[in-house]
This record gives sequence, C-alpha cells and structure tokens, in this order.
Amino acid sequence: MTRTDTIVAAATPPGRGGVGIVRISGPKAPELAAVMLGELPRARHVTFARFLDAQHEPIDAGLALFFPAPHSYTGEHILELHGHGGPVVMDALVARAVELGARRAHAGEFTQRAFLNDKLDLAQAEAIADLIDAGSREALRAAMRSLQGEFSAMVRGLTEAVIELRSYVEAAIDFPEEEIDFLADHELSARFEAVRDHFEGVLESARQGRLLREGMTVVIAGRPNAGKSSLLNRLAGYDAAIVTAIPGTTRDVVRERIHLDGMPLHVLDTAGLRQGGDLVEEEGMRRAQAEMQRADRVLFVIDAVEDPSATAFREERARLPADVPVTLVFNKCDLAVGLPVADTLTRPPHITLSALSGQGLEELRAHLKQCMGYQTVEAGAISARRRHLEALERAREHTEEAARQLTEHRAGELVAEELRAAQQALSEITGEFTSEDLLGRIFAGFCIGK
Ligand SMILES: Nc1nc2c(ncn2[C@@H]2O[C@H](COP(=O)(O)OP(=O)(O)O)[C@@H](O)[C@H]2O)c(=O)[nH]1
Ligand SMILES: [Mg+2]
Repeated sequence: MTRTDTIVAAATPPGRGGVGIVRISGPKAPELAAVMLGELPRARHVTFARFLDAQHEPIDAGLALFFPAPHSYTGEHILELHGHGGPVVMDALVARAVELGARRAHAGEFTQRAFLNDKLDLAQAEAIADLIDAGSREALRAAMRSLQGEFSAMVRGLTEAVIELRSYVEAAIDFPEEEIDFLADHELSARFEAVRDHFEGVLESARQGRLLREGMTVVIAGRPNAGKSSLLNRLAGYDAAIVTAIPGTTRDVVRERIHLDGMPLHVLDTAGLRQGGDLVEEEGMRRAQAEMQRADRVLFVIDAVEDPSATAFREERARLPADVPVTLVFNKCDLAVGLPVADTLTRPPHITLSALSGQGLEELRAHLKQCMGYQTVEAGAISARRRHLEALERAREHTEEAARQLTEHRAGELVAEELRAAQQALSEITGEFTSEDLLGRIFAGFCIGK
C-alpha cells in the first residue's frame, strides 16, 4: 500500500438516498477534478458542477468540494463529489475516477492515511469507527470523547508519569556510588505508589469504555415452559419470540440486542433443555449448549410454581459450561407468593420475577449491570477496546515488576528496563509504536469509504 496512490470510494452507505458522496484522496485529486468537473473548484468552497464521463456527458450534477493538502481529513488533497444517492450514480462516479488513475480504497484507508499523516492518533482513529458503530447515546458520547482525545490524554498522562519514574531511576544509575541509597529512598517508593493509583484510574475508565462498546452476552436457558421466551420478550420490550403453553415451542436461537443504560446486552433465547425431544428440538438444544459456552452469563429460568427448589438446575448443572457464571431466575412469581425478590449474594445468585407482569425485572437489570461491573458514569466515559485494556495491563505488569526489582534486589538497571517496557506498551495504544500488522488489522475493521 503506497501512499502516493490516489484512492476513491463512496463515503455514503450503499443503497438509495437523497445524497451520495464520493471521496477521492491523494496527489491526483486536483487533476481528476479538472477532468471530471472541467476545472478545479476553489479550495474549501462549495461549487455546483456537472460530473462528466469520458465523452464529456454529465453522469450526475451536484456539489463539488476541494480540500488541498494538508488541511483535509486525510492530510492529502481531497475531492468530494456530492451527487444523488443512487447505487448506479455512485458506481459510475467511482468507475470514472478509476479510469482516470485512482484506485478503489480498502476498508478504513482514508482514516489510516489520516493516522499516518498525524491528523489523529490510533486511539482517535478507532474512536471514529466506534462513533459510526455506536449502539446507544451513551456509547456515542463515549466515542466522541475518545475522538476528541480524552482517552489519548489519559494514556499520555500515564506515560509521562512512567517516564518521570524512569528518569529518576536512570539518574541514580548514572551515579553508581550513590545508587543504593537513592534506590532505597522513600521518595521513590512513594512515586511508585502514585503511578500504581494512576494505572488503576485509567484501567477503570478503559474497562467501562469497553463494556459500553462490547457489552455482555447472556443466554436464557432452562426447562421447556419455564418462561424463557417470555423473559426475552420482556427484556426486548416486544414479542420477539413465540410464546405458547406448548412445551418445545422455541427451537432456533432467538437473538435480541438491547441496552442497559447504554451498555449493549445481547440476549439469546434458546430451546428448553429436556430429554426426549424430536430431532429439531435436539438440534435446538445442541445450539443452546454452543451459545452457553460463548456467553458471559447464563440465566437459568425456573418455573417457581412447578419447581420451587430448582431441581431442573441441579439436574442440568453438569451439562452447563463450567466456567460461565449462572444466575437462577425464578419465574412466574405472580402465581407463587412469599418468594424473596433477589438474593444475589448466594452462589449462584437468585432473582425472582414474573415475565408476565414485569415484577422483579428491574432487579434483574441491576444484577446484570453489577455482574459486569458497569456503572453509569455520566461524566467520564470514553470508548475503549480490548486491545487498549491489554496494553494497559501489560504496562501495569511491567511497572509492578519494576517495583519488585526495586524492593527485592535494588537492581536499578532492571527497574529502568521494566519501566522502558511499560512505556512502550502504553505507546501502542496511541500508535507511536505499532507494528504494520496491527495497523492492518485495526483498519480492516472499518467500513469502506471511511
Ligand atoms: N403466570 C405466568 N405465566 C408465565 C410467565 N412467564 C411465562 N408464562 C407462561 O408460561 C408458558 C410458557 O412460556 P414460554 O415463554 O413460551 O416458555 P419457554 O418454553 O421457556 O420459552 C406460556 O403459556 C406463558 O404465557 C409468568 O411470569 N407468569
Ligand atoms: Mg421458548
């Protein structure tokens, strides 16, 4: 991928719409503008123009915008053609640009160029994808904060604290006769303590940010007729799954994506677990098992009237995935009196509710948020990814190792080396130090035209 290429793509989604935008970025953009429009539009001014084909016939007419380098999204010359939003119009404009020497852009290539030209750092580039994919207003606000550089600033603040610590240690190494005293200094351990707290703060923000982006997956399981599909419908707020009094109604996995205060919750309703169903039901149960393996939590629904002591759960327990936590949901509490609403301190936690009346639903929602450690932090939420958390955790481990080397061995060289590794891990987040391979993977997750 050379950066001297001129790239082109439709920036608006495929399909029909009032307006469709084709974006061209690279050194040939002015030349393409001159040919396709008859002349180069005035920089950063809106120009009405006809977009011409090879025979000088108009393909479409609309607005043209020219942003000369370096003051553009990518940092390169950019030409934007705002035409009518029809798939044939868009294809024809892109094809014309290709005829004139542009190449079709890969997914995320515009943003990748913006990153390579220092228009934004890597965490901000990722925030653009998060902004586009945001599933709730909370996720949108968090992505916007990351795009504005709040997360990058947190990481930079942390990096500076690590660098300061490192220079303090390196200064000690430079004066070997004083090194031992210096490293035993109370000041140094106090500084380590402060950096440790700093890490905790940033990690907590990143954890919340990741939850807001990725959320959690819960699988509803249990015996036929326990009320699994009714619970899904209650959570989804509409009749997503068929509910009948006939056991074995649900066979396919029914998926719904809902939000808990902005956190995406993927809820899966599955076929009831029982012996002796028909072939279709057996396949449904096999799928239920497969989904449970991948879930963050299983909601095991019990008919509180038929099975108040949860025998179904004890019978099925061995077949449930061992490392996925379970919450027991006693359903149909409208028919059974005197059940405690929730006991989330026992293992497994219990919730009592009625999928029919909605009683106890709030307790279930609160419980799910609590399980994931999700807090509605209005003020500081930023968007973050697994990649960021991993880098932060690696950096923290190196810092912890540095602290160990200090207290156990007073080994200045090793302390400095660990701190250098911590600094490097942090720089991967904003992309100052990132392999080509990682960059490729990150931008491949974007949409074409972004
Ligand atoms: N009274 C009462 N009936 C319920 C409740 N939840 C489900 N049901 C009924 O139980 C039957 C089975 O429900 P369904 O959701 O299809 O169970 P599934 O087989 O576990 O998916 C239906 O007749 C529902 O109307 C509840 O909370 N209270
Ligand atoms: Mg069902």
